[in-house]
Amino acid sequence: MSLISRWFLVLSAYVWCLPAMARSNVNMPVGVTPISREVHGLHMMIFWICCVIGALVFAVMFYSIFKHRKSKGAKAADFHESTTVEIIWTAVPLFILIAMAIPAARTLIAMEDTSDAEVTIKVTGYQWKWHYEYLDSGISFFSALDSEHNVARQLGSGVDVSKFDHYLKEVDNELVLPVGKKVRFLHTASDVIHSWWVPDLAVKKDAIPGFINENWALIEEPGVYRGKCAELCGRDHGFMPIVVRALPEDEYLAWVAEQLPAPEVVAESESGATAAVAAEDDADREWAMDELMAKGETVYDAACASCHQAGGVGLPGAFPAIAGSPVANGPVDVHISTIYVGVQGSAMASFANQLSDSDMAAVITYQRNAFGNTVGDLVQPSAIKALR
Ligand code: HEC
Ligand SMILES: [Cu+2]
Repeated sequence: MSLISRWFLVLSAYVWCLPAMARSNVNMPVGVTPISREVHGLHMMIFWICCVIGALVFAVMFYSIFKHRKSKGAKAADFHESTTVEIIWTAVPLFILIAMAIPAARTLIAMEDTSDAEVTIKVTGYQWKWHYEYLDSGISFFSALDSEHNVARQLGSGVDVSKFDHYLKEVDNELVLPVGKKVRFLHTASDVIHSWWVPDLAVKKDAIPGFINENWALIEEPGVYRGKCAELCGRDHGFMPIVVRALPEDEYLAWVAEQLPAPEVVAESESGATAAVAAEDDADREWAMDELMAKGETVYDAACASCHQAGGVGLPGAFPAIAGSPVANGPVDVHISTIYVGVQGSAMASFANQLSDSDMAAVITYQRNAFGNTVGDLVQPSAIKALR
């Protein structure tokens, strides 16, 4: 075999592999919903149409430049207003556009059709976490960047990324969804505009305060699908990932049942895990200092550390330190209202609807007695309950 034909073989094998490489590395994902497959199909169809147009236009151009070059004595034609040419170059693109618009419009209409959904999830964007509410079953929770990742990313360039499987793409509470059911999403936000984006579900929708946007997905394969906020929503915009875990229906129903406290067990309130959970959240009893401190640390890491940083050191110019803070070391009612009401016109939002009575009492107590603060007092959950 000659050298040239060998090279030709290598080159053609390489070209042959290109589409497959493109698909796995840089192309948009095919995804796991009927809509995501349609969107991918449209994307590829339009991609190939563009390739053909590009090839044709450049072929004609290079041919003309070469064939009618000056050294061959070519003379430019001198004509104006050729009706035939004008009709052709108007009609041909028009037909191409129509040919692309018809299937694209069909998919767009299908995307908007949220009727007959079997599960409805309200998704609310916060700086910088998501809140999920299962409107059918009443389950609701926040989903924020996993706290280990959150601590790691605050090390800046000192972080060892290799020990994380999905660095900055892991959350504390995953959004669990059933496979094979039409799931409707209602998107909104509580502070600034966010955007809920999960490429494998072909769902990307702006979450705008005061508005509800709709979208839907029918997931066909169980699995874990990751996404993120796709709207520049402030300083930590890059740190509000999304993790969707799609489960077969029976496992999904088991998960739902697990989330909901069984009513008869709560009523017994003698022993058992559920009773313990109820006691843990009880705002009416007296809480001990160490209980509040332990719970407060968990709440702080999950809800406050993204801004006030691990160790309460704050971020100069953006978020005040809690260590030595005049509020955390000052009168307790000011401290409470800072968290309960928030600070108007700042990133310090009201946590009244985000934290339970015991969460809020615990985190306030924790801030007053951690990070070198030694106020020594504590806030009972009943004091927060009284504000509501
Ligand atoms: C989105 C970022 C953000 C989050 C999350 C956040 N804070 Fe703040 N916090 C701020 C900002 C900004 C201020 C400064 C407000 C001002 O005075 O302008 C502040 C101020 C405070 C202060 C007053 C500090 C001082 O000395 O002025 C306290 C106390 C506080 N936050 C507690 C909390 C607690 C408790 C949580 C978690 C439940 C929390 N914050 C979560 C941004 C945040
Ligand atoms: Cu966002």
